[in-house]
Amino acid sequence: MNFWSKFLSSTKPRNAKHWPGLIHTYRDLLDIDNKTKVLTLCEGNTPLIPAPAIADTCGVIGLSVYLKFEGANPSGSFKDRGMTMAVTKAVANGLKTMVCASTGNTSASAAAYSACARSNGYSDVQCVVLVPDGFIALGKLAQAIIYGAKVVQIAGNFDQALNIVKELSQRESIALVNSVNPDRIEGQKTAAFEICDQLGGRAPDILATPVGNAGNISAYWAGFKQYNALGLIKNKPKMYGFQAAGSAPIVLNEPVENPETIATAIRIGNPASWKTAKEAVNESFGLIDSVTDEEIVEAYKLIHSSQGVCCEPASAASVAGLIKASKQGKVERESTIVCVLTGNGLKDPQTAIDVSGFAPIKSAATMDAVASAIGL
Ligand code: AN7
Repeated sequence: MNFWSKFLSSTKPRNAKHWPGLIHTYRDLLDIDNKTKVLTLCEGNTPLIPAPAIADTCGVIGLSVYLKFEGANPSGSFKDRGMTMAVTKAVANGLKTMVCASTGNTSASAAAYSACARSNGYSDVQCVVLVPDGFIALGKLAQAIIYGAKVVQIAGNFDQALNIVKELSQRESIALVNSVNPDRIEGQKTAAFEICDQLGGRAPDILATPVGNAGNISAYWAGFKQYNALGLIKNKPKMYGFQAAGSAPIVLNEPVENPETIATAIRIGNPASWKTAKEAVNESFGLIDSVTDEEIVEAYKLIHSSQGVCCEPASAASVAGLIKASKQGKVERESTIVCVLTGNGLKDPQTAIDVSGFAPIKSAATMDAVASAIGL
């Protein structure tokens, strides 16, 4: 009899089920055979959180807004969906070194799944990440380091880092795990599958998402199209993609040489999946637009203080964009909308403190002093 038995025998059965990760869950819909040994951290199955305060802010009648909270993934972002596939297949093909360029989240995820590979018997798998020096959130840098990656901070931006790793990956035994790797997109499609499953077998009317390197919006659209073709949903959403105004090449229709934004995760001037992102927007009758850093920060504060959900600044671009589009009359009444919150806010506490106007309230350690400090 172990410690827990006495509790278990006296309690009702619970509903919590083991979630085996997204490859095991959606394997028949993904490009992976049954023999490949799956490397998983049980990613996916992230919450779809109702967001009535955001619906109110949009000011459109009858909106149902949900937040797809990708920050609940094991390394804290949606990148884990693509990374479980990419590292699983790279390692199965005998590759030993996982390499990527990153604004932070890809590096954290690649480093995590490389550690996962080592724990599954591939002890010689290593991870190398290139990040723009000084322009990634500290939490993401800390993750890559502590998961055991070799972190190279380059004197340049993401676009330059991506060019370097593309060249580097021509060498033997190196796997490029950026989203130019089709296995990444394949895994990320599952977010679309989950949303349809969570909504009871239908797609939302609008899917709003931040756009950086543009892999994710491409993956979502591929996922919705696949579910639709299989008859699992009858509708398809309009894809609404949002770039930061200082890093908005697709909106401007030309690469941005020196991209800038507070949302460092999407500080990208020449997206790799530019073409497929445009196709997603065009085929779905959606739109691609930019939001200013001020609009991003306003949405970021709203998501936290009015919904209690913790996301990073780049993620807030989806909500900022939805608010902007609704003010321009581009959101129909009675719509069901999903905003993707791509990454966890805990990765970047400095931005939270900086934008909050926080002034510490200090007090002597007595009840009277605390009561007077808070104005009671
Ligand atoms: C939180 O980690 O490109 O349009 O190197 O971290 O698929 O690139 C991150 C991108 C949105 C944009 N939100 O997704 C990287 C990286 C967050 C992100 C995006 C990223 P894509």
